[in-house]
Amino acid sequence: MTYSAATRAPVRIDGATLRLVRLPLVTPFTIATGTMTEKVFPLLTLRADGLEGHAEGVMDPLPDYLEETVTGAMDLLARVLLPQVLGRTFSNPESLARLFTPWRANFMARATVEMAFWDLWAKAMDLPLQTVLGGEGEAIDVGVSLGIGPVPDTLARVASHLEQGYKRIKLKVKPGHDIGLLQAVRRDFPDAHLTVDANCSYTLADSAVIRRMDDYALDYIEQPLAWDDIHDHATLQQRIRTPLCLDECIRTVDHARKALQSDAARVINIKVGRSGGHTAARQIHDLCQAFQVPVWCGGMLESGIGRAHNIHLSTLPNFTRPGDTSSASRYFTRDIVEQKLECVNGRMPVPQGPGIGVTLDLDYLKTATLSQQDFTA
Ligand code: OSB
Ligand code: MG
Repeated sequence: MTYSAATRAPVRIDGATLRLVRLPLVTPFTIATGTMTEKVFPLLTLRADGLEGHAEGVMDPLPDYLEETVTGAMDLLARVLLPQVLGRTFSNPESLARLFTPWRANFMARATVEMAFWDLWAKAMDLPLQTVLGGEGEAIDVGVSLGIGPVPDTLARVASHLEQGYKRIKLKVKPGHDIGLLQAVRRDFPDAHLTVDANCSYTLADSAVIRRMDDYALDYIEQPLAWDDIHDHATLQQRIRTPLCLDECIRTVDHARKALQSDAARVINIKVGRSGGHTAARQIHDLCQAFQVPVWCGGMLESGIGRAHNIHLSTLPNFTRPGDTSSASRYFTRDIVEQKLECVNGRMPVPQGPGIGVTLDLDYLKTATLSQQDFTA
């Protein structure tokens, strides 16, 4: 229990705004499944009694990370999920999330509503989101995720991010762009905390090449195999020494349970926006803690809204590995929030104030908005 019963507030959702927002990326970001040059996302604002809660959806335009798409989520949000919550009163975020149990999957769309409500609910209690989630601390440890590119460029980027104090370097890999890269990076940076993320681009038939990664003292190998295949990851873990970390495979608490029980994951990347929201993210966190499996907070190139949610969640006690919530300026020349979310020496400060602690830069947001729908109850 992290808040007293007296401070719990029933909150009636009396309005919402759903925007589709587009932000150009500073540099293209390439992973095994493709290259992103811009970030297009649903931005949701829920209103109650003059207060506003915000969240963004982490789905991509194409179903290349998981099955959800921006267009599908915009439709589901506008036609199904928002009508379910508008005009209704909730005593806590769990009761709101429960309304969505009839629906199959679509955890990113659900998370958008659930997370906006957490922000609103925390603000109704005048408490920081981290406090109502059960976290504490003024800053979190973070690393960076470096996209696929020519090896010499990657070496220069590893050097510059280590100099900036980032606590671990995650290298995106894919078949044919793996062992050579690791040889070069490990030779130049013998002591760095290094990890790789394959975004599902290998199969069990590649076990031999994945086993060669054991030679490079990686903290873990993130999601080498299929997005929906916990079982094959368990088989792979038996064949290699390096711990496996699951990302795409973990969309529910049950996925986490099955991965932990079968030794398919010795580390878990929690993405709140991928897992249906903070309620489920916290349950996954607690379950991992019971299994003595460390977690860290992943990212989806979020704007300041999603980034702030990630930072607050990362203050929970079992987030013992550095997360991916690096400086917003690595991705965007200008953010849609007024506060600058920038790391200092590999630590990201927790935005202060009620809720997520960041406020929309409405002038810039207007120029970045592709569409807007307003709802009242
Ligand atoms: O797999 O973690 C991933 C970005 C887009 C899609 C998937 C992933 C990523 C990242 C970047 O690794 C994390 C970030 O800096 O937000
Ligand atoms: Mg990943």
